[in-house]
Amino acid sequence: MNEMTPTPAPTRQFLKDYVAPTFDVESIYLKFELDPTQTIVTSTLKLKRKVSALIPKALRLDGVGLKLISIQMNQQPLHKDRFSVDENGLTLLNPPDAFELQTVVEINPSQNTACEGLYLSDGIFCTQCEAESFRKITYMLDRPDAMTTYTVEITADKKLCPVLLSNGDLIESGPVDEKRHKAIWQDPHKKPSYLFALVAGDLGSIHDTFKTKSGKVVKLSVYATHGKQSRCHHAMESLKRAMKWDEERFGLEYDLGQYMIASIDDFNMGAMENKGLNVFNSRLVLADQESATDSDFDNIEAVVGHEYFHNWTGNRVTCRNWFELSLKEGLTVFRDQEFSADLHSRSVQRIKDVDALRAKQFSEDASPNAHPVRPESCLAVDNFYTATIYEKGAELIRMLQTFVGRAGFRKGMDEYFKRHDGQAVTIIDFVKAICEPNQFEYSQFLLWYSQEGTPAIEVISEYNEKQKQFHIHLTQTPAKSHQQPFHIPLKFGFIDPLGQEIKVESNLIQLKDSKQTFTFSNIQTRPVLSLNREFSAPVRIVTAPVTDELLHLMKYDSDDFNRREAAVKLFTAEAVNLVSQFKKNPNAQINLNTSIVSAVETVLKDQKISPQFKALMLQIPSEQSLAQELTEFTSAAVFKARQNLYQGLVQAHTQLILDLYHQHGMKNSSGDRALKNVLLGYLSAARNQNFESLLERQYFESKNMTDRLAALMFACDHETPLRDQLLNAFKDSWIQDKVVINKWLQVQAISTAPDTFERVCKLADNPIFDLKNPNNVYSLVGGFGSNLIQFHQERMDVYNWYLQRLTEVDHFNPQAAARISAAFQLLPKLPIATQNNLRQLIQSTLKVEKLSKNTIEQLERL
Ligand code: HT7
Ligand code: ZN
Repeated sequence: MNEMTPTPAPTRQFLKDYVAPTFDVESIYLKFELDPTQTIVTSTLKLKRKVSALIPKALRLDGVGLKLISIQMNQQPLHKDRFSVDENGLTLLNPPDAFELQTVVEINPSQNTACEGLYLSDGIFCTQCEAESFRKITYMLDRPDAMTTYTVEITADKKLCPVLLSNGDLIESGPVDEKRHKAIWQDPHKKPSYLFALVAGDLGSIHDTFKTKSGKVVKLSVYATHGKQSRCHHAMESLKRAMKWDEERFGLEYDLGQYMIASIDDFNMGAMENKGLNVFNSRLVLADQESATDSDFDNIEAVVGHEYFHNWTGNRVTCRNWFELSLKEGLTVFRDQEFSADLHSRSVQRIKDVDALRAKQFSEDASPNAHPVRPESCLAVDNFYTATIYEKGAELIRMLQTFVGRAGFRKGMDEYFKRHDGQAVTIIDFVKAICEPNQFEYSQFLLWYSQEGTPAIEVISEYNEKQKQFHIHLTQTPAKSHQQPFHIPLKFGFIDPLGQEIKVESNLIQLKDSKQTFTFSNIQTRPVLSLNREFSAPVRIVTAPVTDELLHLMKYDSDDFNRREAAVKLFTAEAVNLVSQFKKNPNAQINLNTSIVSAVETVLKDQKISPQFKALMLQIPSEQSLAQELTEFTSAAVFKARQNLYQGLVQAHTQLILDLYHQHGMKNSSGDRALKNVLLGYLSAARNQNFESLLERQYFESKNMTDRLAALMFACDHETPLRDQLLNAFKDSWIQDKVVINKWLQVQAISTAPDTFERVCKLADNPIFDLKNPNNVYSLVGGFGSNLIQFHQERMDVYNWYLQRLTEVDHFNPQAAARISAAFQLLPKLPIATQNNLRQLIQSTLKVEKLSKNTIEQLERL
C-alpha cells in the first residue's frame, strides 16, 4: 500500500455469519528455535477435510506479522501457484482431502510490544494467544472451534533459558549441542489454539503436589523471577484449595500430571488459563504481608481459582466462537465467586461482588459501550473482555441456579460435561444442559443473553389490614423501549414490626410480565418487604425508598445483603440530595439528615456484627455509584456531597469513631483492618483535628501493606507536606519492585487533591513510569481516567492529555489503549457543553491519529 492509499476501515464481524471450519486439524507439531530477535517456528499440521464439508476451492489459515521461510505439503515444497500469502494469512488453493502442511516462519519477540503472540517480558519468552494471537506465532485455523492435540518442541540457549515450558506433560528433555538444550511437551487433550502457551527463561520456582480424589498425584509449580519465590506460597496454597473445592462442589478432577503457573511482569490482563500452564500477571501471583494488601491476597486466591476452574469450563468444553465468550467467562466467574463464598463469608463475598458489578457493569450497561452478554457483532474481538461478558454473565448463571436450585444446578452441570466434553459449544447448549434435566422452561430466560441494559423495577407494596393480605405490585422496564420483559427471579422476605422474619411458603417470586401482582395471605401485621435478597437478579429497584423501612431493614433484615443494601440506599439518597443542593449553591451549609446520623451511631455501636461487615455497612457510596443515580454528573458537587457526609458523621461521632479505630488497630485480622481503615478514611476526609498524625503513625508503625497503603492513599488526598513525606518513604522502599511500585503510581492518580492532574503529568515523565508496561499504564493513566473527581473537571486540556497518552499506548499496545478508553464512558452524563467539546476532541483524534481497530471501536461509540 502506498502512502496515499487511505487505510481501509476495519471490518465488522457478525454472530449470524458463523460457518464451521471445512477442515479438521488432526494434530499439530510445533518446533520453536527461540531467539530474542529471530525465533524460528516450524509447524507441522495434519489436516483432513470434514466429511460434511462441501469441497471448497481454498483453505484459509490465519497468520499475522509472520515472515514465511518455507512451505511444504506432504514433505514436498509447495509450488507458488498452489498458495498465496497476505498480511492476514495463507491461502492454500485446491488442497487435497487429507495432507500434512509444514510451514517455517520467522518472528521477532523482542519487537513485539503488544503483549500478544510470543513476546519478551524482562528477558522471559512468554505467549498470550487468547483471543486471536496464535496467528502471530504461526499459520493456523486460529479459532476456538478448531481443536487439536499439540506436541511442542522448544530449543533455546541453556544459560538464557534454563526453564522451557509448554502445555501438557514433559515427554523429553536434553541437550541439543554445547550451547542449546531442548524440551518436548505433549498435551493429550484436544484444545483450541488460544490455549497454547510457551514460557522460557531464567525463572525461580516453588513446587508441591496435590492428590486428586481418585488418588492421582499432580505436580504443582509456580514460576517467578528469581528471588520472588517466597512470595509465591499464597498462590500455591490457593491452587490446592481450588483443586479440592472443584472436586467437592462440582465433582471435577484435574486431568494432567502437572499444573504450572508462570508469573510475568508485562501482561495485558490478569491471567490466562492455558492448558496446564497458566500465565499470570505478577500482581496476581506475588504476595506477602509486607508487599501485598488483604484485597491483593483475596484477588490472588480468586484469580488462581478462576484460571484453574477454566480447566473444565473453558478448556475441556470451550466456545464455538468468540461471540459465545460468556459461555466460559460468565460460568467461570460464577464458579470463582462461589469458591470465595464457600471459603470465606458468603454474604461479604456477595456484597463485594455486587459492588463491583454495579461499579463496572451497571455503568457499562448505561453507557454507549452497552452490549448484550452474547454480542451480535464487533470490530475487535479483544474488546469482548468486558464486565458485561464476565460479571453480568456470571449473574445470569446465578439466576439459573436460583431457578433450578443448587442440586438441580449440579445435575445440569454434570449433564453439560456429559453432553459436551471435548467440544466447542454455544451458550444455548449450556442453558439447555442446565434446564432440560430440571424441566425448566428457558425460552424467556434467553432474553437475558440478547437484550442489553439493566432492567428497572418499580415496587409498590400494599397491606390490607382487614384481609391480612400483602400485595407486591411489580413493574419491569427493560433498558430499551423495544425490548421484551425478562424472566426475573426475586428472592424476598417480610420483616414484622418487632424485627422477626415472617414465614412464607416460598421466598422466591418469578416475575415474567411487564406488570404483575403477587399476593400473600395470612400476614398478621404490616411487614417491611425485603426484596431482591442476595441480589438474586441484576436489576435496579427504582422506587424511592422509605427511610423508616430502610432503618428497620438495617437493624433486622436476616439477609445480610439487604441489610447492608438498606444502608447503601440511605447514604445514596442523602448524597444525591446533597449533590443537588451543592449544584445550586456551592457554598451551602447543610446539616445531615438526623436519621442517618443515628443509624450510623447504631452501626458503630453494634457489637454483634463482624468488623468486616461493619466496614461494609459504613462505606460511603463511591463517586462511580453516585454517578449512576445522577442524570448529570458535576464533579465539584459530587466531591462536596461526599465530603459533607464524612464531615457530618465525624462531627457527630468523633469519639466513637476514634475509639473504634484504636480498638481495631490493636487487633490483627483482615476484618479489623478493613474496619479500621474505613474509619481512618472518615477521619481523613473530614480533616478531623489529628488526622495527619493518625496517618503518619499508621504508615510508619504498621508492618503490613494494607495499613500502609490505606494511610498513604488518604494522605494523597491532601496537599500537605505529609503527602510527599509518605510518598517518598514508599518510593524509597519499593522503587526496585515492578509490582509494588504500581501502588505508588495509582494512589497519586486517584487522588482527589486539586493538583492531581499536574502531578500525574509529571509522573508520566518520571523514569519510574514505563509506558510499555501495561500495569504502569493501568495504574497511572487508567487510574487517573477512573478518578471521576479530577479527570472530569471538564477541562479540555486534561482530556486532551489523556487522549494523547492513549494514542501513544495504542501505537504499540492496542489492547491496553482500548481498555483505558473506558474513562470516557461517563461522557453522556457530563454537562451538555462539555459533552459537545469532548466529542469534538475525540472525533478529531479519530481523524488525525492512525488508531487500532480496538481503540477505534471504543471511541467511535461515544
Ligand atoms: N481468558 C483470559 C482472557 C485473557 C485475555 C484476553 C485478551 C487478551 C489478553 C488476555 N489475557 C487473558 C482470562 C480469564 O478470563 O481467565
Ligand atoms: Zn476467565
